[in-house]
Amino acid sequence: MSTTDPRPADVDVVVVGAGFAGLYALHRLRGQGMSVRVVEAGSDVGGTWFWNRYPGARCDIESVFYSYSFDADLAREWEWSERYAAQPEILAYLQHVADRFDLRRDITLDTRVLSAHLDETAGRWTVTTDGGERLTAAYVVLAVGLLSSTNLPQIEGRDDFAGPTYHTGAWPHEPVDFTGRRVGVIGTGSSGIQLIPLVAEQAEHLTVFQRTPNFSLPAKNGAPDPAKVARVREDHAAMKEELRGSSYGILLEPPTQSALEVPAAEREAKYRERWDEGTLTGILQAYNDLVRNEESNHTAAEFVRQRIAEIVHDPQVAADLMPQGYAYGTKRPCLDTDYYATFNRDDVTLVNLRRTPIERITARGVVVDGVEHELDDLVYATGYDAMTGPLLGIDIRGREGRTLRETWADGPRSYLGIGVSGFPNLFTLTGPGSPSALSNAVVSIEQHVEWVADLLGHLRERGAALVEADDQAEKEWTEHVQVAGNATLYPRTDSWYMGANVPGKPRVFLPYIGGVGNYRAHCDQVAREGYRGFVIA
Ligand code: N01
Repeated sequence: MSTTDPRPADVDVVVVGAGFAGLYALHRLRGQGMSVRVVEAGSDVGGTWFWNRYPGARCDIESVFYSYSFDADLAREWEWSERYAAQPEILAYLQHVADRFDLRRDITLDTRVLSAHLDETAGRWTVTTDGGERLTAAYVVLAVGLLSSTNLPQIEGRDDFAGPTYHTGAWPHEPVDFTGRRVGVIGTGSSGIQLIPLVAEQAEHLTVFQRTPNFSLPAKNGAPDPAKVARVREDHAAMKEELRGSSYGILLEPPTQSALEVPAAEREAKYRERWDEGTLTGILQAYNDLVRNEESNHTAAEFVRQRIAEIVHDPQVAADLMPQGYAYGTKRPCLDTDYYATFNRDDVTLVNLRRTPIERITARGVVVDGVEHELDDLVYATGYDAMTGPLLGIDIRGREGRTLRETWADGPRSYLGIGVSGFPNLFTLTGPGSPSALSNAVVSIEQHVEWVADLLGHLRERGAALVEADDQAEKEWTEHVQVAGNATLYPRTDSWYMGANVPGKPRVFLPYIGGVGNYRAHCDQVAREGYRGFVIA
């Protein structure tokens, strides 16, 4: 962005990010007559779906549900070609949304927000960008995504590697051809699991460096389910309400039984049915206590381990691929296409870093247990500084110049995952302390955008200028988020939900596990009570 940008620099709202959240925030706030500027680091809209161009990148919530629901015509017009659409199609959808709602004229691309500082006297925020522009706004809406701050581990010798290196979350725009090359992949989370089968098909040899095996279910991708497509078209309003009231933002009958209440054969049959369905939470939602009861969880974990043993021919490789020592689902589960079977290929090697960690990276490859695995290309599928990373990557200063980084030094504090005490008129969409990461993100995004937009409408009606999370309300909500998390098995596992994948990050449960529908009902109640817990002036 140039400093001679003709658009106004003083607006009602600055939105940071033009992914699913930022695009809808712009549309909604503009619709309320507010002047809005959106600043986006990428050279196009799309957020996560702009950056994640690695082979195999696709959503793992069915596309018919992983879509906006705010506009019935949009939902009826758009046709997904696959049950789980691949990244180019999701990006095309977001580009279509930007064009269809004429959003681009208020979006500045290729520009990163560096800072947002509150001017307490003026009651306005000053936002600076790496393009040299200073914007001022009454409100700042942070739509920066949960998983946009890449995590590149500090491995000795990392910068010595002579060949090309890639991170799944910052994949080049030009196609990468691995034909005839020896490729190494570090990381076996959702990104690695999607990427590995496709790289294996192309590369001369693929070496997978696995620290923690993950539970993955077959996606059974294919054409979208015609019945679900029909519901989106013909019964849009009811379907939207159902999604919004559900536990995870997807259509799934809530389980009513404990896994331990039913005979083993019945349980096995249910898991098998869910395995064959190919959905992310199918098995996790087969019984109502799988994320709370270790013994129940063990039955699901064991079921998946047995499937791995069936698919993978070499018993040692199968054993190395089997997750052990943590509960199923407490690291985000994955959906794959031929992931485990990929390890039956002669040209794929699995290196189990649990047995021996990476010693160092050299110019020629990766050394484990004294063996140098020679590589031409190295792919980091090593994830993100999740949820707080993208927010703390901006120099945010609220009252008395206090930074968000200082405020969150011991972990994020937030009221409803939306507002932070000391940072009036600043909103975190799908922020820590909201269901976000434990839900269909699009459903959670729409809820936050609409709730914040309604709040701003409320302020205007009251002639108020300032809204700020009350310190006590924030304290209680932050505690509630931890109590809810601690009632589950999640905190026992090292995962990005716990901040455990980033050295030095405070260990707290980042998302809220109360369920999308319950959380929405709570937020709506807060609104009905005049935005209880927010100080409005
Ligand atoms: O990242 P991850 P991701 N040495 O953090 C390993 C979403 N997503 O990009 O588990 C060796 O899950 C690390 O090992 P460990 C989804 O929400 C969605 O895959 O820490 N290995 C792990 O195996 C997902 O959960 C889709 O022991 C190291 C891997 O790198 C989230 O994004 C697709 C290491 C990182 O896994 C993040 O997924 C893709 C080291 N020093 C992503 N450091 C959809 O399908 C890390 N690892 C929608």
